[in-house]
Amino acid sequence: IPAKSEGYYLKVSKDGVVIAGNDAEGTFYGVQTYLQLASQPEVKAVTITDWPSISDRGLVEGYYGNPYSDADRKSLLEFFGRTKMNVYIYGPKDDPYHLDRWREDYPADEAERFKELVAVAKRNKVRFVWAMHPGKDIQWTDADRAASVAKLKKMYAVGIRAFSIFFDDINGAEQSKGDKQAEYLNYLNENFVKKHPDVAPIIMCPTQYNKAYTGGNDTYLNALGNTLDKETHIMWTGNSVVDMIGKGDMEWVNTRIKRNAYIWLNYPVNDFCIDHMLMGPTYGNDLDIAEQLSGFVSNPMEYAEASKVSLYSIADYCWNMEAYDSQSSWEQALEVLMPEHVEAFRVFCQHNVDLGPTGHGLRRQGESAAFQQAADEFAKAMENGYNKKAVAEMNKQFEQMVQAADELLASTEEPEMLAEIAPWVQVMKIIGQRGELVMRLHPLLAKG
Ligand code: 14T
Repeated sequence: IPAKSEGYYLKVSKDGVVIAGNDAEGTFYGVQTYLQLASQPEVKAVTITDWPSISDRGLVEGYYGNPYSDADRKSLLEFFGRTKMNVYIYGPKDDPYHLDRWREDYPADEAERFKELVAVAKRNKVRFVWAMHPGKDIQWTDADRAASVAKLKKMYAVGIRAFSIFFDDINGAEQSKGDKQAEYLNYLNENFVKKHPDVAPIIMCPTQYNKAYTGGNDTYLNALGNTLDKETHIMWTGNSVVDMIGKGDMEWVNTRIKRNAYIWLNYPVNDFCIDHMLMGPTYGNDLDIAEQLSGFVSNPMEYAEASKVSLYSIADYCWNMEAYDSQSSWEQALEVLMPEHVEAFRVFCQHNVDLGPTGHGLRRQGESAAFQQAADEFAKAMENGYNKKAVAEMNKQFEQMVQAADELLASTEEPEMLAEIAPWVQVMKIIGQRGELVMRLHPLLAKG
């Protein structure tokens, strides 16, 4: 049994199955791996010793737009059990009791809902973290300190045992001061967290949560680094708001905040490019940074099921970082998420990869790659006029789009996923049909 937190030993042989965790989480994950093996037509004999690369792995529901439904959240929590993710940070920008009305308590029935979410999280070995976003209007007064502790206590009462405090995307000069934020968080740590032995360390999101936001001035980050209690985690999105994470970037921030940053990855979030779905492979984060971070959470799309394509790979990356392969992980995700329609789903995902140009700059390689290649060949073949074979080849691409769309739209499998992607599937069908029509016009054009 590996002497590692959440580690396990699993042996499957003709004599039987042994699952032995280093702790309760490890045993649970050993069972999850066994269930994966047992779902195969032929169960392989294996001996596995396994543990995670990173201790905190999961998502932050931190985007602007429609918050998830509780059904979405439960589905994600169960998915996390199977994929060995263990953190769910609840911080939807459009939940008023998270942000605008942070001082106020949830109405009783809404508070009740958290009990259920916490229970589902617990069954799946996920820490459900409730986040508060006081930064827009907090005053550094005793009254607001008291209001903060009172709100956290209310959330404790419905079962929350882990908390986040966000200071992102705020304007107030006073509210944005690093030393003031640190003093406030230390107060919460002293007067709330440490008073409850079962409450986890605070995870804070800073105002300058990426390198670009520091504007080359380290005052803010140094204030956090020097003043904030060492056990409090500090989130970080990288060199910019939307960025993949490199080794040099981790070194840069860690020396300033004097601890390992807790990564908030702004992918596959699409609140800034809402007409795009991000369904491609999750690549670009360095594979040798496990020792330099204290956690890794993804900010997803407001589409819970569609986000699982990327979350599956983020789980993979977080569990076994050095061995992570974005392409094969993506292929596995497609099979796990849409087993009856893998090919059609792959066609759809291949056409929904890139973000397009946005203020944040991130682009993704491989958008409609097979189509692009076919189109290049088509253009070349048609340089000297009509080419029947080239038109037929090109037409196959459009047919594939229409057929994949029809198959997905008719599917009764995974209705939640289908409901989310349907508008984009419809668009793929229309584009495919238009292409087919244009291909039919080519021979007529050639005839004059
Ligand atoms: F807290 C942060 F780490 C963070 O990323 N905050 C927000 C986040 O809620 C949002 O989903 C994400 C992607 O749009 O970016 C941050 O929000 C922004 C960032 C901007 F640069 C909102 C407006 C901006 F101009």
